[in-house]
Amino acid sequence: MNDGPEIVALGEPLVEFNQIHAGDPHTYLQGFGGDTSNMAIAAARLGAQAGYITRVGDDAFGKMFIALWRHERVDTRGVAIDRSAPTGIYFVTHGDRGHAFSYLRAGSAASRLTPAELPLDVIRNARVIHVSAITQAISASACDAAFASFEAARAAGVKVSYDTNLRLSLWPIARARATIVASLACCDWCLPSLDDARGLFDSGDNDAIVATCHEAGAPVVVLKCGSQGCVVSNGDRRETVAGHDVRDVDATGAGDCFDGAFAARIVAGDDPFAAARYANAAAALATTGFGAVAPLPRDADVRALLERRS
Ligand code: KDG
Repeated sequence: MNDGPEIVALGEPLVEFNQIHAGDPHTYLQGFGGDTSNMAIAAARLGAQAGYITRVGDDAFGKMFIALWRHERVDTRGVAIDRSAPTGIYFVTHGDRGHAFSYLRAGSAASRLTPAELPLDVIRNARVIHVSAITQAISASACDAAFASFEAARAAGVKVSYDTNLRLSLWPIARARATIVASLACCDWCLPSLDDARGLFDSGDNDAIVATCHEAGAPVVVLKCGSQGCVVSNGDRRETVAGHDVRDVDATGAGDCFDGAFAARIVAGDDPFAAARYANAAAALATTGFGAVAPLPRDADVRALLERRS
């Protein structure tokens, strides 16, 4: 009997249009994104039973997402169809300072997530729920839904995974910071990127960032440092994991892949240190192709990369 997904993510899927050549206005590759959707797909590709909680529009993009999740074996019992709001979209452009996002998402179906409509049974039956700060930034009701999901998860003994994904085009820094710090107190592990943490905590020092996240209440902190690897800490022990040498072409969604791989390994029985080493390799592979979803790796690819290091 299938009781539902062991890892469930909550947030907004976005159809992606990714510029193929920096500065070229003519060629965009259509793909799929949305940090939490990417996370769920990453976990599923790596062998976990993953599911998603969201709302999509009753439109072509919403249907494409449902088909994508089914194809990727992401459980859709938590997906609602909104007949009067669209599925969100974003564009990725590439320049000297890395990639930049432009959104068409205000008033989207997912921004109408509410606590009252959360599928609590799906959350309570899971082992991990994953939420990001983008889920909280898209609307007040989605933010309330995120906090309600923490409460339901904690009451049922479900682990809470939290990514501080900071998008300052969605909300002001003061509100982002207050919400993110409050969320760190509700999670079992947090997965900030170094870029986000610099903006949030006014510090570029890894030790200080990790300490701040622990002080805010996160028992396990995994600081994602892009091509430099990651730092993982449980408060007593701290380990730095070096980045992998890969031919990276597009970092979109690499942090989400890290999150999905980390949760997949935790439910498989790894401790946070082993899970972070694996996730670090998975995220490196996610940078070797264009878009957020297409290059998400399989377990054999990750193991082959880890093998090269040992
Ligand atoms: O991490 C990649 C995501 O940022 C991308 O898929 C879009 O979720 C997204 C967002 O809101 O920026």
